[in-house]
Amino acid sequence: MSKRVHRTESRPIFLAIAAALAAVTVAGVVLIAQARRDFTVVARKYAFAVTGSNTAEIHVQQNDLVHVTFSTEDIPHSFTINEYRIMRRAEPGKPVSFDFRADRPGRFRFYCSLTIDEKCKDMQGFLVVDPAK
Ligand SMILES: [Cu+2]
Repeated sequence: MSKRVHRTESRPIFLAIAAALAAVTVAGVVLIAQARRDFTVVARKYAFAVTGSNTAEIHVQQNDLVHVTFSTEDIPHSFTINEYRIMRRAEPGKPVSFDFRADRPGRFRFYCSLTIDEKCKDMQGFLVVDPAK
């Protein structure tokens, strides 16, 4: 009799633990697949400003999906990262948005590659990608 009582009580507990483990696993997979990071980058003579950063730095984890909204306040500028083969040009009043997967860990310089203005080449910031754990 006592054995039967034990069985009926332990089963729901087992099912609850199994369900909790399944939920954690599913949540983990969803987080990895959808880690999207949004950044607003504003260019003006002769610097970049990144929202939430004093040092014009885009800081993400490896494999994050990086969403950038890039705009300029004066003349056309570009957001260029050689290692990621990214070159996006914005004009005043015409911001551009784009996504890329931060699949390469490291520290990568972004700069303005346009040659309209000689000092544009001094504009820079950094994409910092922490290696996946
Ligand atoms: Cu420029």
